[in-house]
Amino acid sequence: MTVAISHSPEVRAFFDKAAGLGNDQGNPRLKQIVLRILQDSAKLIEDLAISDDEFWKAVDYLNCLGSRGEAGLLMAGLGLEHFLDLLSDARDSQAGHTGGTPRTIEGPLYVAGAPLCEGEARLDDGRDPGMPMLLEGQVLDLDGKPLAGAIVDVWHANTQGLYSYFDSSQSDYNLRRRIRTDAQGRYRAHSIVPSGYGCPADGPTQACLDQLGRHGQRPAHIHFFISAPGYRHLTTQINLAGDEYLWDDFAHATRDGLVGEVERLDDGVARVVFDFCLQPAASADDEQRSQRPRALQTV
Ligand code: MBD
Ligand code: FE
Repeated sequence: MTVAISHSPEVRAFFDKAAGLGNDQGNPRLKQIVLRILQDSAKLIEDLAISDDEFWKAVDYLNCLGSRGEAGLLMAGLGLEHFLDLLSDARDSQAGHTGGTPRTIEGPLYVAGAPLCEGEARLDDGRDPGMPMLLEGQVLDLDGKPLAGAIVDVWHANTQGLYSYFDSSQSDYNLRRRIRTDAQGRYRAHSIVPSGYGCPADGPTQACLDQLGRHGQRPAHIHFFISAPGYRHLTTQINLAGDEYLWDDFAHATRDGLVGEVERLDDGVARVVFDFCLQPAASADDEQRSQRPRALQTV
C-alpha cells in the first residue's frame, strides 16, 4: 500500500518553513521556486516509492554532475533546453511574433569574447587538417532587406568534435569568431568542416543516457548568435545535411529550416550558404541574449 503524507497539513507547513516562507528576509521568488521543488520532490518520492538508496544515489549523481561541469550538458540531453525553445515558440506564436530563422538551443559550449572581424574571418588556426569550409550568407530582416553591421557570433567543433577552451589542446578562440556584416549584410567565414559531438564517454551525462538506452551523439553543426540593433537576438545552429545523426540528435537541436547543405566545390572546399532572418525587436531587452552564465563572460 502506498503511504502518502506530502499533502498533509503538517508536511505542507514543514516545507513552507524550510523554504523560508515564515520569515520576511531573502528572495520571495526563490522561496516560491524552492517550495515547489520540495513539494514536487516529496510527491515524486511518494508516488514512485523512491527508496532511500535511490534518493542518495541521485544526490551523489548531482555532485558528480557538478564536479564534471556537465549540468548544462544533461539539460540538453534530457531535452529541457529544447523544451525552453518550444515554450518560447508557443509564446511567440500567441503574441504574433512569427517569421524569421527558427531558434534552437545554445548548448553548453559557448565562450564569450571571441575576436571581432569585419565582413569575413578565418576561424581555424590551421593546425587541424580538416576539409576546408567556406561558410557564408546574409543577415536579413523579415522583408529580405540586408542588415549591415549585424554581428554573427559563430562557434563550432574541430574534426574531433571538440570545442576550444573546453579542449585545452586547442588555441584560444579556435573556431570561434564574431563577424560584423558588410554593407550588403554579408558575412563570410573560412574554416574547416566540423565533426559531430559525442558526450564524454566516462561522464555522468553519458552514464544517465546509457541507463535510458540512448546514445550521446550530435550531428555536425555550427552555432550562431545573430544580433543587430533594432532586431531580436537569435540563438540558432546549422546542422549539416548527410550526417547520420541529423534527425537523431541527443540534444534535440535539429529543426526544419536549420539544415545546412554542404556543397563540394571543385577545389575540394566544402561550401555552406546560410542566410539568417531576424524579427524586429519589441523592446531593448529583445535585442540581448539570455543572461545564462557563460565561459569568460564578464557581464
Ligand atoms: C554540443 O556541441 C552542443 O551543441 C550541445 C547542444 C550539447 C553538447 C555539445
Ligand atoms: Fe555544439
